[in-house]
Amino acid sequence: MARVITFGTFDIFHVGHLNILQRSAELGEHLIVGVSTDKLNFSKKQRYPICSQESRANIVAALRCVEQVFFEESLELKRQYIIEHRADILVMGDDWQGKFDEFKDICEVIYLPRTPSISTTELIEIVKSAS
Ligand code: C2G
Repeated sequence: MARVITFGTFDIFHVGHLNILQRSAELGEHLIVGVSTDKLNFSKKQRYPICSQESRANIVAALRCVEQVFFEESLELKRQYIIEHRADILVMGDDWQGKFDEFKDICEVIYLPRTPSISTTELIEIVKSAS
């Protein structure tokens, strides 16, 4: 029974997020998702997400393909999260291509193609320019 883990912010949840979670779930039997905290996002992107970490985690947890959700507090803890959650496969979108190859010693690492033409950043821009 393969356990799959993936990570993300999932801010302003959109179909690109849904696609990667559904495709990740199909690679195993148990999908675990690390939702990055507001604090981690601020440190990565110098802005807080539009939706709070609780809202983002609740949306992801409500999906039929997701078994378990936890908060990703730090990028440096990825190895620990993979081990703690006994993940056999780590999945990320191919915008992260090669970035997580260092974990190939403890799990399979798979990069899936991103859904074209949609992103949180683009959605924010569209809404901004419409107002
Ligand atoms: N994604 C996708 N297609 C899109 C947009 C996003 O497949 N059009 C994927 C990303 O590749 C990622 C996941 O959806 O695997 C979540 O994307 P983000 O919320 O943008 O996550 P990110 O901020 O990249 O956080 O530790 C890693 C980070 O937590 C990843």
